[in-house]
Amino acid sequence: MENYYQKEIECASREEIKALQDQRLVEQVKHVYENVPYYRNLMEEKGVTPEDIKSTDDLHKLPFISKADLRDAYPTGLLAVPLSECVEIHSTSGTTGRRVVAFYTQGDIDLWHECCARAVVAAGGTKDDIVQVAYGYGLFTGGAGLDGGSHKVGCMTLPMSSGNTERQIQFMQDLKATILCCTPSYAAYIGETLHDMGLSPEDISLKAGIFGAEPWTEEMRRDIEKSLGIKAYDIYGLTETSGPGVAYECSAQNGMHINEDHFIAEIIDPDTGEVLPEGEKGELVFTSITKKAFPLLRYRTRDICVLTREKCSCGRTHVKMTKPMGRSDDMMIIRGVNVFPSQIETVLLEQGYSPNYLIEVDRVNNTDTLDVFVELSSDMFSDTVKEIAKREKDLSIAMRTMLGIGPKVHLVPAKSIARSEGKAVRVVDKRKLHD
Ligand code: DLL
Repeated sequence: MENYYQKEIECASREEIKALQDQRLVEQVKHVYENVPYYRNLMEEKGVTPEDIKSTDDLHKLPFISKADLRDAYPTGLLAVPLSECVEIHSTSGTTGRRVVAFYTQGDIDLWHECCARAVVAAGGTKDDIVQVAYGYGLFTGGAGLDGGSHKVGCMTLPMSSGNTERQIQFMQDLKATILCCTPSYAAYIGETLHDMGLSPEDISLKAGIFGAEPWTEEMRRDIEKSLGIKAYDIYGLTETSGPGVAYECSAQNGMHINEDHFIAEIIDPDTGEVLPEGEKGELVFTSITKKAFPLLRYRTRDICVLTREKCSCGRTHVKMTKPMGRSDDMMIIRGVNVFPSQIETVLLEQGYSPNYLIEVDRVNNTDTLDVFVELSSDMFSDTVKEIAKREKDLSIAMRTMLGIGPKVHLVPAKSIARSEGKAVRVVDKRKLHD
């Protein structure tokens, strides 16, 4: 039997959902217009006032907001309540320009955790479950979000954070964890370590996993399900919209229900910004209709996917999104960390290197690898092997500071990286991320 965390809203009729969205959107637009001068200016430039927005049918009249706006308004320019009303922040790694800082009131935190609680229950969680949260804690939203969701359901929560894999397995065995929450690549790695330790799924009590924060394929799902002896569920979200729990998978395991009482989803053509009809593939745009501190209207996620309102066997009525099928920008997700090639380029230029470089991303033993090949300039060419090794190490440290993860840097002879005659190919991603 299917369980729900908030059945009334998770299974509400389409009419009820639309009515709720209409009312919440009108209030939210007013709240943002009155409290966020940055967005009010965007509305004024487009000639829209809150009175023009009477229902979700008018959503398309509002201007988009994007990462570039977050950069312009960094750090508090999009805040819609006084800072004294906020109780927490979360953030993505990166340079000041790329870093996203999201603010939460206590009410925002409660609603966010409720969204995550829905995901825990949809994965079969009840108060009798023991949830091992192996997403990173701290500024990243994964740990805090699933931890909060697990608490709401009343599960016993193991706040492990990521890393120290053998200890994860030890706790899993000793405390008989039943649900694992982490990135899919970490889940695969835990499965592999379990095997290497001479253990099998029968030696642990896991029954389900809630995995997200990065792209993963159906093939990976099957591998993880087999190696850990579980059912693996997808979960989606982004810091800008609170974090995980914007959408989550149910027993059907074929797409994620978007929490439509909190977010209105649209699919647009990434080139023209035009709203596309249901069923067409395009860029996902979210309007948050309940968040008070950091309420983004028509936020362009850059994630490419398809929405569907086909009836779902689980009984939930909220629209479903497919797994993201790619991005409309050049952001990569490496070991769960969002990385832009431009961040790597910035470090190289700051450290006096040429902009001739190649980024190679791969997945070895279920762990993402990041290698950066950089050309030596002619004055560095006479350096000794020891000096070159030191340079490589220094560059790797500088990149770790910028990105949050340290690549392996390889200094290569000048002019050895192929020059391009058109758009430079800076990134070679050898991972298979999409089906
Ligand atoms: O990754 C929030 C999260 C934490 C989601 C834990 C799920 C579980 P950010 O670090 O801001 O937030 O990265 C957001 O990650 O725009 C997508 O490109 C990607 N992403 C998130 N979930 C999925 C998923 C968190 N299930 C960016 N499948 C998003 C594919 C995902 N990509």
